[in-house]
Amino acid sequence: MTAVPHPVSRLRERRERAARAWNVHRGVVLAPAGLPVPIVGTDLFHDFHAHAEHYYLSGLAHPGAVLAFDPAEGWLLFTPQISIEEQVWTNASEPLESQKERSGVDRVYEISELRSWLERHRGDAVAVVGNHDLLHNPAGYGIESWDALELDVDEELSEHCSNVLSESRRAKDDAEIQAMRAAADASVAGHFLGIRHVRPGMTERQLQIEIEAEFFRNGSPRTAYGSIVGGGPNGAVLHFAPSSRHFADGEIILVDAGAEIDGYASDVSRTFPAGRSFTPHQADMYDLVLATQQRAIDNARPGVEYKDLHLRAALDIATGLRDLGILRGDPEALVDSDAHALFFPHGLGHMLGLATHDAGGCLAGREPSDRFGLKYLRADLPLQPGYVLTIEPGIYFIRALLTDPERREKYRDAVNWERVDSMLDFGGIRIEDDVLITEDGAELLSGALPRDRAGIEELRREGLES
Ligand SMILES: [Mn+2]
Repeated sequence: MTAVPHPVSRLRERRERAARAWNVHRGVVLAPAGLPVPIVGTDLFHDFHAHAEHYYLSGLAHPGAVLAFDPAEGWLLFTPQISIEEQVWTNASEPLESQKERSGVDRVYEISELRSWLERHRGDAVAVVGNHDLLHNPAGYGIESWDALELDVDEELSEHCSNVLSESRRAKDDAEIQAMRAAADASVAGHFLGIRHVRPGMTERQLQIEIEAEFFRNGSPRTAYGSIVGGGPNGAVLHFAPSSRHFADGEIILVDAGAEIDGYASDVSRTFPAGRSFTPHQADMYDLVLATQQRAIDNARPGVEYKDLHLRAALDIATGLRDLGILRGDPEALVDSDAHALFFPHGLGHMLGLATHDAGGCLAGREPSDRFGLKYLRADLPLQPGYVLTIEPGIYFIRALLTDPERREKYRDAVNWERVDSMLDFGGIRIEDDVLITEDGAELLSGALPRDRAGIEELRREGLES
């Protein structure tokens, strides 16, 4: 993560809101930043991602730092400063004074002070939000032994604090929305370039490189998740990692890729022809996914249950596939039996923010259903202004599902299996945009990227002729 544009006033508001929601009278809440994760068997580390809770509340992302709250003392930050020896190899740490200024936390100390501060809190309830690596690897935070501190972590209080913080992070503030707009803009630029740039004969990997390079040129230090680029049948693998396979004229390509800016993710998918235009068959399927997505966008507004948007999308897909002669029977009955999930096996979308699948997707007390058609629904809550979610229906011909004898038996009458067998190499179509819920509707953050078939084909034509 790069320099934080978040104004100190916003960070203070977030901390005040969190402290109010935690409602801790006697005790401490610790929000560690996390530690670099070693790559086993090497002297290297995975790319560092600060714990969302720490970053959200402090605006800082230094590995091995701990943000602490004590109702009597307020907020404190303990943060490492690397030694002269380490500075030979690694950039110097951000000075304490600068961290104080950027976070608005008045008391900023070297991490070595954490141990004695914690010792003074013996007997208090201690809550940890985010990852618990502080307890498993205290040495990474300058503490020789957690047991020697004689502190009891209150798991119930930790869970309470984590949950209410996740809830208060659902609605994004203006600084977060600004970062998410920038991330969506960078994603749009990358997809624009990708859709224009692709040629039959190019590989998935080559297309991935071009798209990601454009993200990076637009201010994104890294992608929000591993880019998905699948040509032809590979498009039916929901999280397909780009391979050296060459695109062929006549097939469709599914790209699901997102830039990240200041820790905030975007998540955008488009499906487009490798050649100049969609075949009539692909076009029918594309228009069905697009109409399903458009209805969900039109219906997204405060108060609406996200699960209802998902079920409506499932019904639209079942109806469309029935009209196209792939499913058989009454669409509502098809959805009740999860027959649509043979072709649309994931949820309509998810919360988006400091992670691609951001926290707080399920309202307290709600559990994901284990129904085939609902178990991957990652958001189940009423929409509120400030929420950012994806809306990403799709239709896929997934060989593993569609050749499974058990499913073929269960859905013997619901599916035109002869048609399906002729389409096992079709691949998949997903159209995904990032949606900000407003006071009275929804705004597409990634709306500058064409979604309709004519707009996609125009980009293809321009690209091939340039
Ligand atoms: Mn997504």
